[in-house]
Amino acid sequence: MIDLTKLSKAVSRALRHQPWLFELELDNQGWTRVEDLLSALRKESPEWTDLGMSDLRLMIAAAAKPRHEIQGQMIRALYGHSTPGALVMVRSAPPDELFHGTSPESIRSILTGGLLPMGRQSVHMSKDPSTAFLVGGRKSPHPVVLSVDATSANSRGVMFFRGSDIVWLAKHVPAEFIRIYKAP
Ligand code: HQG
Repeated sequence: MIDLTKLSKAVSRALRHQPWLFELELDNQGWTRVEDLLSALRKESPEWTDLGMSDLRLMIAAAAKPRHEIQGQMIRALYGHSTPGALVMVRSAPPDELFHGTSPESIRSILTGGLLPMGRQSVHMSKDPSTAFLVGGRKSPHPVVLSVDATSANSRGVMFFRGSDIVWLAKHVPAEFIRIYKAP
């Protein structure tokens, strides 16, 4: 039985962060050939020597949230990229409000300088506060959830991009559109 979480982490590493370690080339929208990814992964671990397309499909279907997508013979990560080289992204109208979970230590800096991509290509926001809380929980045992007035930001020229059903991206969100979220 394949460990799908382990597989997903390796796929994210290959498609978000270090494609060159897997001898992969991503196109300007992050796509690479499924067959190339599979050949690279088969060499990575003894349990993956027979890895096939169906294992990747199972991995995507079993994930609590969508991280990767397959179209035809191609696969890509939906978000999370830290690879150099700008990805072509299509601007899209965001939900009214978006949420970002972070550590208490980062709040002052974010409320001054806005949300920055830091080590990734984009700022990541969630459609709901509970997801943002979980995301922030990766950074601190006492995460803080921020609310982004996405409609105002969008109308004032901040570009938003849809990562998945849950995740929205931007290059920078100025502080004027951000406040600390208080659950109703
Ligand atoms: C912080 C996971 C100081 C920001 C998650 C965050 C997400 C600032 C950290 C996705 C700042 C970057 C991405 C500023 C931003 N001053 N700190 N001006 N602006 N920051 O991990 O959003 O499960 O790169 O608050 O679910 O935590 O892997 O980004 O704490 O969707 O699929 O800089 O990764 O997805 O941290 O997480 P990260 P993130 P997966």
